[in-house]
Amino acid sequence: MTQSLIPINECPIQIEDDRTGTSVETLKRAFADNLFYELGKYETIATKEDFYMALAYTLRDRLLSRWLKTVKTYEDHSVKIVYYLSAEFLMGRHLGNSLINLHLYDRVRQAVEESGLNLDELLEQEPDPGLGNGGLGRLAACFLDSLATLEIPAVGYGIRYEFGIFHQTMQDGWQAEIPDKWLRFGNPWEIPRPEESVEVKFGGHTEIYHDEKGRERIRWIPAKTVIGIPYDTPVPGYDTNTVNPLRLWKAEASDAFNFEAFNAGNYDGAVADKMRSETISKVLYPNDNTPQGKQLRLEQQYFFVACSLRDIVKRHLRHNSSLYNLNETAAIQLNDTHPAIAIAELMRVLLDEHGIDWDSAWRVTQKTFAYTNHTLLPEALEKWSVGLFGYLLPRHLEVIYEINRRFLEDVHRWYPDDDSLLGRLSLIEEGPEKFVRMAHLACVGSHAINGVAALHTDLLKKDTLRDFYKLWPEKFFNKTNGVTPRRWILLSNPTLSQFYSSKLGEGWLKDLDQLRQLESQIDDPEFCEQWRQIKLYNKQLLADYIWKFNGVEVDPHSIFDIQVKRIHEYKRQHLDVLHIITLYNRIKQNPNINIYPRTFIFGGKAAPGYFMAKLIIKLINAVGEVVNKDPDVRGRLKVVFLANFNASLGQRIYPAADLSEQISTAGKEASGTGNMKFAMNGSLTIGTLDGANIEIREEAGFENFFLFGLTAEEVYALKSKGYKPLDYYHRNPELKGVIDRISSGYFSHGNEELFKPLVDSLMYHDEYMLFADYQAYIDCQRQVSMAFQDTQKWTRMSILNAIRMGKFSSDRTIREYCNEIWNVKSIPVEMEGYNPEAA
Ligand code: TH1
Repeated sequence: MTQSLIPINECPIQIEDDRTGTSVETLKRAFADNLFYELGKYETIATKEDFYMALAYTLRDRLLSRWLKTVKTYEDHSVKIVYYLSAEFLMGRHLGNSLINLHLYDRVRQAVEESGLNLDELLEQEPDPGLGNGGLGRLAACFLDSLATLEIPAVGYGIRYEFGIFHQTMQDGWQAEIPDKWLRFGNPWEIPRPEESVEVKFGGHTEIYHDEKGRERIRWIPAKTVIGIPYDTPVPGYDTNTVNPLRLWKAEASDAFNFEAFNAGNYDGAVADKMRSETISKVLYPNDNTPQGKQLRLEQQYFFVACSLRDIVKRHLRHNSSLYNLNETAAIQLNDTHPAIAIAELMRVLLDEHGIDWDSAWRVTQKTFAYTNHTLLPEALEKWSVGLFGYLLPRHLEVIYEINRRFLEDVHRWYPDDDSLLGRLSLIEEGPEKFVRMAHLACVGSHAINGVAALHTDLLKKDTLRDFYKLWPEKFFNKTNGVTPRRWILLSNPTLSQFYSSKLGEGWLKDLDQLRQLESQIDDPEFCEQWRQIKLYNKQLLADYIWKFNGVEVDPHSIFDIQVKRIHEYKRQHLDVLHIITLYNRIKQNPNINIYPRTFIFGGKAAPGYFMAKLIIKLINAVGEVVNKDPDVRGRLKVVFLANFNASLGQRIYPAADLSEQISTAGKEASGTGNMKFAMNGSLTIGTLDGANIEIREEAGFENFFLFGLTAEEVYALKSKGYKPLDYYHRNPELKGVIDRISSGYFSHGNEELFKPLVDSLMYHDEYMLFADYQAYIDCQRQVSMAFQDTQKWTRMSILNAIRMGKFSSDRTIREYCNEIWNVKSIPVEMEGYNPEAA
């Protein structure tokens, strides 16, 4: 390699120079350079983390010219931009994804190997950024991937939590939580932009004043200022030059504020206050599908929303003289109600800071926002006590009251005879304590409201948001979720991906429907045999992982029956356990019974304060401990709980599954997205008619899906007529045997108390109707075992599931949002004289 000086009058950003070229030699040189200049290490003393970091910098450098060009393209054309506001982003590891999206996987592997290292080992060094809880956060990440791949101008906005979702370990079968210090070694993927910091105000009071024209105006006199510092992470599209930003905000104390306190001689008080400000972006709330009415959570929500809107308004005003047309340059999507305070904040900015009249401000606001609802669970709908709200955000509370006053006035005009309607629609829940209903604010302030699967949207219209649907049926849309095939097939399942590409070329990665062309080969024995080999290979890899981390030996020829997702009673991991104990009891009654070998694999985190979910984890481990070592079982049943399920562990798990457990009580799971990842990798689903399962079954074909259980309507009807779980217990001897086995202390070293809360909850309440669905589930599992033994039939079903999942690419979902909700178009980013195909 010869080095040449860059002529002074030339732009230093070039693609094919010593710094960012992509030949194996240049990559090796850059890798070594980064180790020395960024990490300050000689090869001889570098750790694996150092090598990972050096490689990460090498890839980031190769994203930068595209990234800067993308931003410049959006500026030059002043295009309409999608702003995705989300309190959570579960991006997954960046390195593997960058290698794939830049088409550099093979060359980097060679460069790393020629440097005497192993790429897979380096990839494992990257901490998985866990800035989210589960499906909602991961959906945001899949959407950003599709937005960049489809060349849509988009920015993700969220919070740069210093501690993401806790790390889960197992102690004596119980979940233990360890803080997630993901930034410990620094984060090579982010670039801080302190020059774009913004101020956010909290507390204080409002007052009336008269402006220079003598008009009455309102101003907010806040009590406290916090600074938001943006950290940008590149989001590269697959096979495009587009690299969109994910902009996450970190909270810091304002210096001006502290200066006064320092000078007043109150040094420690000032430092304490500084700490309090910085707490805002300290930690992710580890709850999924349950809100916590904590002050800090509301502060987090307002903090990132206020920062993001400042940024959006600033960008708009660079090319526009006023904000009356904000909706022409910005489409702001609210990922659930967590950022819904943005509606009041934009109104405040338009009214108080830009002097815009109410009607115009409201028109712009409604045209700019759209709201996605992700849950029907009544306890999951966010509401904030009016007291807390007024204390933290006094001006916003006034704005919300005024929105509500005008809204209810309209409703009264439209429906003069329906007084109870006003109470049901109000943004304020009345009672001994008043609350602000965030979903209602989101509905009135948006031009579009969507659910995340067909059934979910129907239930929103019929039930949760019924009254809003009656007012504005034209605002409601369904946008069935999707997942990115780049991470969830190409990166997770390279063997299957090579198989696909050898048959079809690489077009399927951007048009997943192309996989359906393989249907013509389904009767080819060679094709089917290769399919089985790929699945077996992936199962062997997972078996090795299980041996390494759990010390349990599992047979890759057994059925890999997997349930991975957050632990929640409505998701019914314990129904899966009832099936395991049923099989175990049958073996204990007759050790020679013919039972096809199964490996039951679980993974998922419980919210640290959710006692019942933690008890379910303990039960799974307790059952595993007994079943795995019972000689009567003869290895036919194995139960494994994999600790710390996250995106990276998901990438190992989905490709290895035979059976995907999607067994939530019908009507409770809004969509689910794990269900899609499993099916795309050739698993069959055993599932209820819930969320996106319904649509997966329609796509795969009814005959290729194991359906069981009550429908949402039947659940509702049974509840209404009075559901008595105890009757099922008494009438079903096998169910009774299972429950009695748990109650007897058989799985808890004779302790009859340990699982009593769980058993009692099932026997006397059974909110999620496990007992009602038990027999149907057991019968359906028998069908599964029979089908698996018919190898040809199973292979056929597996193939059809995988190749018919085109609908569940997030590219399809994002196209629908673009056309029907956001009204945005793609803008290709041109890199002069550069062709990614040729690189
Ligand atoms: C999930 C839903 O439970 C799941 O069914 C859906 O597929 C996913 O969102 C994406 O649409 C939700 N996650 C959360 C997290 C919080 C609050 C509500 C929901 S709903 C914190």
